Amino acid sequence: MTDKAARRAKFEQAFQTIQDELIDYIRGEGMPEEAVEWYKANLEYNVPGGKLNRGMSVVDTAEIIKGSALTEAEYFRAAVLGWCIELLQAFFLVADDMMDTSITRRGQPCWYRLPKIGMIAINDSFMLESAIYHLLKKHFRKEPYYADLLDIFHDTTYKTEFGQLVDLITAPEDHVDLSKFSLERHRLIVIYKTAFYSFYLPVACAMLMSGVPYPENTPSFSLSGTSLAPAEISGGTSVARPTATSSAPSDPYSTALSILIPLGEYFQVQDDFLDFSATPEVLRKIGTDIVDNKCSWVVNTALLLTSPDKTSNPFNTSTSAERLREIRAILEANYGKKEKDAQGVNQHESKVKEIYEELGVRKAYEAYEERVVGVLKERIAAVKEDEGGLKREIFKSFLGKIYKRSK
Ligand code: GPP
Ligand code: MG
Ligand code: MG
Ligand code: MG
Repeated sequence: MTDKAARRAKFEQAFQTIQDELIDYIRGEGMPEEAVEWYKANLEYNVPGGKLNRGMSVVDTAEIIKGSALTEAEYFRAAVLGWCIELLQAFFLVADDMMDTSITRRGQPCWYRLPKIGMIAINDSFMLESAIYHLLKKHFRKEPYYADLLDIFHDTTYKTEFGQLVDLITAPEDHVDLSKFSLERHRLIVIYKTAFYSFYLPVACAMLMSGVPYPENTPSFSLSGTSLAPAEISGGTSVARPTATSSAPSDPYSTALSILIPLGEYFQVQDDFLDFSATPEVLRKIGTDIVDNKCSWVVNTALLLTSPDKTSNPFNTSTSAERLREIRAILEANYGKKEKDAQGVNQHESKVKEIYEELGVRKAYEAYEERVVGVLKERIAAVKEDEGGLKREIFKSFLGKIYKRSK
């Protein structure tokens, strides 16, 4: 077994204990066996089958901060926090798949699509979320940082819901209006719907349990200050950076935010790109962004590439201004359209994908990725290791996990 597989197996083993605790609780409350079995199936189907990057990051980060291997007791506590994040993720995904009318997730039908489940999936998603607070209480109530832990989970959840709201209202099902989209709007959506819970939350949990003191003032993050400007795909102009004077982070949690939020933005750009470019077999889910009228990085980049201004469009300089206008009209006419032909193929979606290829979205993505990774590396190199227990390795390990990911 590789080291990576062994780490995963150990983390998965902790889930058995955690799942037993949750099942014992519902059974102990006197719920009928049918309900106990239902909850067990919900947990098994929705919680452990993903990449587990978020959950395992708590363990990895705690280990990096400590500088040596965790004791068994420390490991289990880090794993409980890790599984709390996986439960949060499961809660979000069960609900998100209903809102996005998705078909498959992690190589199996979405939970709500199982005939027996249907709309009960709404309550099932709530029960995945509530399990978090049961576990935090059981394992952390006596800790001095218990209130901070609760606060971080609640605040992160709230922020994710803001992001989900903006994601959904920017993509109404029945009204396609590409002029509502922009890379700025996209950044706002993805930072809130993905970056906080996927990247900041695991690190903040590990910092808290490792004794890194939580600041008096809530750690802050400025959207403008940490912009990585994915719009600058041509690589020519400057990349905005936090200014040293006004918004310099003053505590380790804010420093973590200033790297992890842009890292999370990059992660969701990858998710958007893979939605269009990866096969369902590799991705273990079927992409729905084009049909769902999503304000995805891909459509925003395509719109940018239809600009006749050659400086914003270095990848298809041979395309005439007339063709670019045509392309824009094809996008307008086919994006977000749901009809399928007699063979069950959505020809609108296929047309949009052809346009993405013609415009050179793949090349634009490669350029974006190299650029963003360069900026992130610079930012990581600038972290002061004496600042309250933070280590550059925490961020390097995150970046290493997602760089050039294909699924
Ligand atoms: C995923 O975006 C978004 C979330 C997991 C946040 C959901 C938040 C809620 C409050 C329910 P996505 O729809 O692009 O993900 P995927 O492509 O995996 O469906
Ligand atoms: Mg979705
Ligand atoms: Mg969604
Ligand atoms: Mg997606």
